[in-house]
This record gives sequence, C-alpha cells and structure tokens, in this order.
Amino acid sequence: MAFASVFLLLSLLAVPAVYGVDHTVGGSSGWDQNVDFTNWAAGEKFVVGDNLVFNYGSSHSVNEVSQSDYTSCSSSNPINSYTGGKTTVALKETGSMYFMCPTFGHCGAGMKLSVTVAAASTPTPTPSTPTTPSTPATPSTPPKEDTPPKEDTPPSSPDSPSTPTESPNGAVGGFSSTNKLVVGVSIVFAGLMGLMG
Ligand SMILES: [Cu+2]
Repeated sequence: MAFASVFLLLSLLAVPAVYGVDHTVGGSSGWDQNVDFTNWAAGEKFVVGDNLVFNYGSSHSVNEVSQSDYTSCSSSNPINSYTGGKTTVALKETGSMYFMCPTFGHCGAGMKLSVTVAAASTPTPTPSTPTTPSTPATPSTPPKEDTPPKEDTPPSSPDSPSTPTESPNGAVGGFSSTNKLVVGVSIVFAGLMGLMG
C-alpha cells in the first residue's frame, strides 16, 4: 500500500513533465470554415510550451490579432500573419492569444480562435525520488526480531505452558507485520522528504 501510494504520487508528478503538446486547430477539419473553434478550444488544455498547428487550404491564412481586433474581425493590424497551408505557433507565455482568418467574410462567419494559455507545472525534483523507495531495508529487519520473542516466552509461559511454540510464532508474526508498517511509513516519509528536497 505504502509503495503503491508513493509510486502513484511520483507518477502523478511525472505526468506534467511531458514535453509540449501540438494542438491541431479544428482537429481533423483543420483551420477551415464551418468549424466551431470556440467549442474546439474548450476541449483543449493549452500550456506554455505547447504548439498550435494550423492546417488550411489556399483560400485561408492565419492572423494573430489583438483581443479587440478578434472581437471586431479587423485584419488591418495583425500582430503576426501566416500563410502557406501549415503554420505552427508556439505558445510561449501565459495569457490569451487571438487568431482570425483575414480572408473577407471568414472571421465574421466564425473563423476565429481564442486560446487561454496556462503556466506549465515544473516538477524538478522528480528524477531523484524514484531511487529512494527501493526496499533493501525490509528483508534485514524480520531476522533481528526473530530472537527477542523466543527469549520473551519463558516469562510469559505461565499463561499457556502447553503451547510454547505458538506464542513465539504469533509474536514474530505480529512484530514483522508492524515492522513492515514502520518500514512502509518511513519509506513514505523518505519519499516525501525526497520530493521536498
Ligand atoms: Cu478563411
């Protein structure tokens, strides 16, 4: 259980470390008319380091514009303009970016896109932690506890003199399971310390 939760923790932290995702604008339809880009963008999670990939026919192009130009469909003052059928735009910073097709009438018909770019989470200490929870401590501890219970049995034997073998076995079992618990808990702490450090 302890190991499982540590590994779950590590894997959850490791997932955001994956490199930038390419978001193909409009999916298989691409950057085209009759695509609801607001709806498409709502299904995507944009993070710094990701890319927008525009695939489009010769009647279209891509302008990055201000929010007000996006709203008014004005193509007269683009921040960037791209042509050529395939454009990759890197999402370099958090905040909103706005795009439209400057071909007459297309933006007004809905060929416009706004994306909100979130910060990338940076899990730097992850590489060092997976080595810490390896379990060399577990096999060494139960043998140490094997001897004390046997020596303990003579004083406690008045209770059950007929079965001296059962009580050491039970004691050993009890001890070793608590030891496993202690080892498990300490490994979780070691894991957490590793994550914090
Ligand atoms: Cu167009």
